[in-house]
Amino acid sequence: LLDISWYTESMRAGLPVQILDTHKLQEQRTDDAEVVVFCVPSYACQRRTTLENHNTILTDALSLLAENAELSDQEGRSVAFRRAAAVMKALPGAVTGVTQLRGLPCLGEHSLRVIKDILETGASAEVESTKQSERYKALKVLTGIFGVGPKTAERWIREGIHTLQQLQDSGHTLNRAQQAGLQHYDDLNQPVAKAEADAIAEVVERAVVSVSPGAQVTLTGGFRRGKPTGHDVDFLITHPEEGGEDGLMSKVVSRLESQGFLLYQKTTRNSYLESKDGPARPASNMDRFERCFSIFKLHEDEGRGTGHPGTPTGNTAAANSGSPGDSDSRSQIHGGEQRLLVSGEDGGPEETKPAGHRPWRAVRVDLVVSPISQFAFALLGWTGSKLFERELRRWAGHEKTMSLSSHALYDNKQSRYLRATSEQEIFAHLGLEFIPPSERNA
Ligand code: DCT
Ligand code: MG
Repeated sequence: LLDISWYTESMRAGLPVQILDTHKLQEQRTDDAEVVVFCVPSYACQRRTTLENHNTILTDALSLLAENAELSDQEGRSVAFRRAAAVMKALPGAVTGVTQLRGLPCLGEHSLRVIKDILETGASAEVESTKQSERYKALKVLTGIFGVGPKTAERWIREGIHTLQQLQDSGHTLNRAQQAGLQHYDDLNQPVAKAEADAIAEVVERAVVSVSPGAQVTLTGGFRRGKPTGHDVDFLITHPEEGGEDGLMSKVVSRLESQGFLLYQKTTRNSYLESKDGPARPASNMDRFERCFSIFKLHEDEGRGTGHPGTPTGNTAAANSGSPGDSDSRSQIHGGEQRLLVSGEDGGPEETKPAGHRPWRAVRVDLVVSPISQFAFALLGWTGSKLFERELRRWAGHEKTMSLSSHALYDNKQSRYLRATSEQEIFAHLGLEFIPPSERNA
């Protein structure tokens, strides 16, 4: 294996660079002195993938095809494109020719064709036509509604519904989540900034500690991996004493609700029981913690955009009746949501702010509660990326005969659970080098 700088230097100098899979390394390394070798293992959980991506044009294209396949209920195809994109993300330099890709893992015929088209002509006709297609555009718009998945979107599209306006004119009855999703459509399709996540973290922490002083809150998801923005904010809550987390979620949610911070929430109970469920159910592992899907009302005072999350006005203001809940009646929607013609928010104009200004925004927030005994698994499982998690589970199953979920790791050969109190221990159980969160951006 050669130093990464050699690889990049060689690319710049136009030398032939081959990137080889570990398994093919030895046979191909022998002769050509000019060939620089960089090794890319085939499971994403064996690789370090930072946010620095030298091949965004290629990865954007492959990700779009992956997304289109996912929205079209073609999971296998979607995963194939995601794996290909992840390999390109892990490369230490920009690829300039297909010969550089020889020996790389996870690049199927289809992905290679897309890459080749882009390298040779600057664009992929398939990607461009997908992007322009009415179907893809409609799927994006409709699944952009919180509470609407690909299946529902597909059904609507078959009825000729392609836009939000057409959906509203259709007279379809929407469930509570979808109504909230439509109402806050523009906000929820705006990326959430790290400063906003931090501000929400302060509010959530205060609420959690006020109902259970010893409880701990951890920011997970993309923000834990160092992403500057996200589509939501994910939190994992636990208590240092086993069982101390019992009943915590409903108290936290009640607290946040009474303070007016929740525009919508739906809580599902913890349905995981080791003795009952056994280890062999990884497919459903995301759903089994006590979990709250919410739409959070992030007030400007709460640090939005100021870089000072949690200014003294934060919770204090809430306690003094300046809470987001109270301000509802004063500051109504003038921005994006109003264009969607959704009623339900009474609409008096904000007197002290210029027209069009609304001093809060809606943000998707997920809360998950884990018992301390499962915390390391929950933390690993909720940090992502989605592909990294999928690959960890695939590695566990295919390479180690183990079953990994966000609750536990089970060794099928030894017929026993492998306990862990840190992510490091889980990687060790799996026989993998520890990859820190910032390098799990596959
Ligand atoms: N997760 C997973 N499998 C899924 C869904 C989620 O393993 N099918 C895990 C990995 C990430 C974590 O849960 C949170 O999910 P998201 O919020 O969807 O991912 P994210 O990486 O935080 O993305 P974003 O930054 O857009 O919120
Ligand atoms: Mg997230």
